[in-house]
Amino acid sequence: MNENKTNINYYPGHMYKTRKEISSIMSNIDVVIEVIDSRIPASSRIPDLDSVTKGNKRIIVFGKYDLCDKDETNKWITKYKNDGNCVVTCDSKNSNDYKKIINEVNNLMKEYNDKRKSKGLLAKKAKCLVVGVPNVGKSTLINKFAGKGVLTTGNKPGVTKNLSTIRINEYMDLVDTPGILWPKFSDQNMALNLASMTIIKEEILAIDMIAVHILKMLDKYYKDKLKECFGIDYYNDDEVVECFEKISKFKNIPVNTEVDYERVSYVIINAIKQEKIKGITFDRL
Ligand SMILES: Nc1nc2c(ncn2[C@@H]2O[C@H](COP(=O)(O)OP(=O)(O)OP(=O)(O)O)[C@@H](O)[C@H]2O)c(=O)[nH]1
Ligand SMILES: [Mg+2]
Repeated sequence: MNENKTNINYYPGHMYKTRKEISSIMSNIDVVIEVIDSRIPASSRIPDLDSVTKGNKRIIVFGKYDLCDKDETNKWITKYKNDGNCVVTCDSKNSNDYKKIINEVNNLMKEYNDKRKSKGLLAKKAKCLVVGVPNVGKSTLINKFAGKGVLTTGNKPGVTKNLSTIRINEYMDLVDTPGILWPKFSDQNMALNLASMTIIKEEILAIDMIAVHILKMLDKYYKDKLKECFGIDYYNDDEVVECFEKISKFKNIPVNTEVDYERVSYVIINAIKQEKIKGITFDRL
């Protein structure tokens, strides 16, 4: 097993470029819509977003809410609300939650627009910037607003390559952006959480490390899912080889001279990626 790739220093040039481009349009932006992954409400926040968005009004969207453990994620929602943030939950796959975001944008624009009205001016069109780490559902969300698939989406990080402005109606424009990360991961656990939710490309970390992280988190918080999806009662580091062997058998993966550890790792990662495992939240308060 590969235990060496522990120093994650992943910051491709296109993310640097995106940050610069976002900074350059911020003076025209009224509201920042920050999309996070509801399964990792801490790890999927961009730590230095304020320095990019320059303190604009913000809505935190708990994306992929259909995939999280609601009991745990709701604790984060309460925390962020208590910290003074405007928070909305969103399942872009099965619901029209985007309408809640329209309401919040209108609320945030109200004071400004009331002033304009008192001067006899029309309401200002809200220009909203949609930002977040890769693969959290930014483009999917914008497509819901647009009522059609105007933007390309996909179940892997780095699908959106450029900033683009989508006209929703006469009251609202949304700017889609490529997912961004930050220059250094100080916290290994956070990087592994991001990789577990396919936010960092799996090639950046060792895939067996990501797989082991997922098994550890399931062992800690969701033992029933460990049994149901992988046929093991528990996971511990001392028995990593035995656990992989059992999973290989449970999943009927062909064995040559020895167990195909890489293939087992992909089976584990894909179980989350393909939504076979739902109702999980890895960040805990
Ligand atoms: N279950 C679920 N899946 C979602 C939701 N929103 C988006 N997805 C899926 O997540 C994947 C990524 O969606 P995108 O909209 O491409 O994500 P993005 O944030 O634009 O990604 P980048 O452009 O790569 O930064 C797609 O497979 C979507 O179908 C959601 O609310 N629930
Ligand atoms: Mg996108």
